[in-house]
Amino acid sequence: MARIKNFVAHDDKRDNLKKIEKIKKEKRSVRGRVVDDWIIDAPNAHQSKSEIQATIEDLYTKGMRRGRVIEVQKRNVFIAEENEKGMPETENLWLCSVAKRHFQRAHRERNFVVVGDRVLFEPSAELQFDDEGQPVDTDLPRGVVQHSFARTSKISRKDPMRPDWEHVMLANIDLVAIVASVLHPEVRWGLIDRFLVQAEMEKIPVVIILNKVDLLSNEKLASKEFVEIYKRRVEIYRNIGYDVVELCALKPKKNPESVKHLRKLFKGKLVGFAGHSGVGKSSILNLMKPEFEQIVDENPDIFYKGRHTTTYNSLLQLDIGAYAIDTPGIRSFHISNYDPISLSYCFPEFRPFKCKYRECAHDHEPQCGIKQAVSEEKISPERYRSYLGILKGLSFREGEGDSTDATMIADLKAREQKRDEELAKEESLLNQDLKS
Ligand SMILES: Nc1nc2c(ncn2[C@@H]2O[C@H](COP(=O)(O)OP(=O)(O)OP(=O)(O)O)[C@@H](O)[C@H]2O)c(=O)[nH]1
Ligand SMILES: [Mg+2]
Ligand SMILES: [Zn+2]
Repeated sequence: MARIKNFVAHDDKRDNLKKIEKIKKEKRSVRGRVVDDWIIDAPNAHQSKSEIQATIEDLYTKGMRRGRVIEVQKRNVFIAEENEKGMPETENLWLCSVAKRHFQRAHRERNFVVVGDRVLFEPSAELQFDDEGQPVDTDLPRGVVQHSFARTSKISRKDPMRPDWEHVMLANIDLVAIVASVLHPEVRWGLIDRFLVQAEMEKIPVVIILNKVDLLSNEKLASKEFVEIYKRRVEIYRNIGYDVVELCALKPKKNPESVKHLRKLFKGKLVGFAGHSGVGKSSILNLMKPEFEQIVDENPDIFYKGRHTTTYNSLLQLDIGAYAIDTPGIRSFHISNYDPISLSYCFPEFRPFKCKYRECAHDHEPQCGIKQAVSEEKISPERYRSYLGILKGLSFREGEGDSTDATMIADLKAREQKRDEELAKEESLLNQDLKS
């Protein structure tokens, strides 16, 4: 939900503050991070850890503040100040811009800061402008982001606009909730695998949430064969050791154990939600009682309409002593090129098997332990195909076993094109900024 809208509406603000007061009274166990020993863009990159710590201390005494990025809307960055325990206080918000020098950073990333990032910012009296060049109407204090702390974890993909750039989607998260709906839109196992690879690479724990299980009992939507394939898939992931939670977010009372399990799992963590649009990420988050109710479109066909209900990544406090980042569903997921050794490491069920060649890509090589394991059904052929798809650089829509619904793919392509145009516009604005 757009923060600007939230914070301009004063009644809403009061209500939210009341809610937050209540939350604050409850015991929270969210892990804060107090010791910072490294900042990206440190004034002197060759400093030792203790020197950097001293530099940061010095920045604090000069009025710099520490915060967590909770929403980024084009050039406006919403920051929650961190308390002494390193926990973001989402009621203590600042509206910041990013220091201009960071636009020139050659770090091959789409944005200097993303939601979840921890930053140092400086209070500033400068006005903030929206995309039409109008001053943003807000009563939030304003500042400028000067430094960013190194990330402890991230989930990223190739930037669809510039494939040699990285698009970091989530930063500093303790758990990834990979959300898919069984149907409507149909579950795409290839996309789940791509998120799993990212999480394995970054060593972030995951939970796979399969939502809309109510649709499985609708015979018009789910054939017997479909249900069988679905069940087999769930077994495959459980056998690997992944936590798979089946859920109907619309009727949580029908699966109280799943909701209870998730609440317990989320406690004390910053959870990043990932998944396609319309799968129910916001609906699931609403079961965890966030500080703001997330908007969910009443129309279940929203997916086909070519727009997202959630428009920006947004970091929220939950009532269970946890934080979550709600994200707009992504349209394509193309992960960076991995070499076969790193990629196979990200498939945990491959790890016990040995091949003749250490550099084996498990493709055409002789005496390959992985291919042998597939033929002996010790590794599922579906996951092996997924591995090959990622290795060969296919994006999830092209992956074998994924949905091939033609209207849906046409719709996705149209949306992707629209977004590319938006991005090009944004980029030309940025370039103008650099020139000025
Ligand atoms: N049948 C069924 N529909 C559901 C369930 N959970 C959510 N929905 C519907 O699915 C649609 C999309 O839900 P959202 O929560 O907005 O999905 P989202 O993943 O947040 O979507 P984006 O914000 O666009 O990325 C809404 O119309 C929900 O009412 C469920 O368990 N069963
Ligand atoms: Mg949403
Ligand atoms: Zn091999």
